[in-house]
Amino acid sequence: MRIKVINPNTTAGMTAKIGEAARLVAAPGTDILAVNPAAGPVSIESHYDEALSVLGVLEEVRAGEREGVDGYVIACFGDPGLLAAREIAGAPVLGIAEAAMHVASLIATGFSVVTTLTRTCIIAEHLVERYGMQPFCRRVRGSDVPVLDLEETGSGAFATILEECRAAIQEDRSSAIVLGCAGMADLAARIERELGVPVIDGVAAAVKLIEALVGLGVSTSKRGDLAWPDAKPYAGTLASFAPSGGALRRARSLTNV
Ligand code: 5HY
Repeated sequence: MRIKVINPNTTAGMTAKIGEAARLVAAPGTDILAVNPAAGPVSIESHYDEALSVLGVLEEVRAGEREGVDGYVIACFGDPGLLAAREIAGAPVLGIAEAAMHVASLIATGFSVVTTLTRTCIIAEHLVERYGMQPFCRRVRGSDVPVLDLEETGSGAFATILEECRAAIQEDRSSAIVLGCAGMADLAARIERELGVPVIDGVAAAVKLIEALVGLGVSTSKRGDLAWPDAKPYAGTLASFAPSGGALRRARSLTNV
């Protein structure tokens, strides 16, 4: 199977790291296509960044439909464009926040999310509500580490994030940590070794859940709100995004599942 892992920001170094984390857990026979849009924010740290990253996500999903991929991962902790992506995809689409929270809820009765800038905590808190994770999520914490510091060795990002995770275990009564940024994908194992509690990286969690959904032969229901968008013209620079009213993809041969 082929899983397209989309980094909604345009920092290629982070896309490469996300691809590595995905391949580390992918089953034999699973190909990981790690991509980022050509246009958009270099990092997503505000509602505005997130809103403007969605077009790039949808562009990559539309291309994936033409390529006939078997699943998609939106590798940004705000899960930008998740429901819109599900509308235009014939294959399952998961966001890393959604995947990480669900996995954490299966292995702990309480988890804390440790994310980047404190101003983005509200985005994660909104997702906690949307995914019904309030009974499990004890707290969303901002480490105030800028996203792109995660790309800089020597930035001190790891030490700061580790201390925030340690505080979460000691103060939030949490017994697991959810990492609140795709750029933290390579830190999970080190933090877990230091703290001795499960540390969930959403990229890995989403890849394994997509494999499970494909293995079950299930995908997004095309009845109701996630049905293909109705055909209509789009004006101006977005004319090429006009929905066709049906599937973009070629008929998938079941042999590559
Ligand atoms: C992410 N931003 O996963 C989010 C994290 C955040 O560029 N990739 C980003 O701060 O919300």
